[in-house]
Amino acid sequence: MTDGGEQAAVTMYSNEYCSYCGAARMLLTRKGVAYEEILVSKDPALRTEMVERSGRTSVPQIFIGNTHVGGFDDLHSLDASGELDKLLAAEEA
Ligand SMILES: N[C@@H](CCC(=O)N[C@@H](CS)C(=O)NCC(=O)O)C(=O)O
Repeated sequence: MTDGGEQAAVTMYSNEYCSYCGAARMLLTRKGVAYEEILVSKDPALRTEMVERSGRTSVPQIFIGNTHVGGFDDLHSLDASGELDKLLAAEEA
C-alpha cells in the first residue's frame, strides 16, 4: 500500500458469477486494497455506465480514481510489473 494519505478510490464493475471478477477480488483483497464493487447484473443503467466509461462490455472493469485499468488480465499485469502500486500511489485521494 501507499505511505500516508488516503487510498485511491478503486471501483470494480462486476457481476456475481464471473470467475475473472472473483480473481480480481482476490488480488485486490490480497494487496489490502479497499474497493467499491458495482454489480452491473442488477441494473442495466449501471452496465451502460460501465460500457460508456470503459468502452468495454466484459466484466470486471476496474478503475483507480478515473483511470481505467481494464479487466482482471490488465490488473494482474499491472501488479506483476509493479505499476499497480505506482498507480495507487499516484491516484491517492
Ligand atoms: N480478459 C478479461 C476477460 C473477462 C471476461 O471474459 N469476462 C466474462 C465474464 S467472466 C464476460 O464479461 N463475458 C461477456 C463479454 O465478454 O461481453 C479479463 O481478464 O477481465
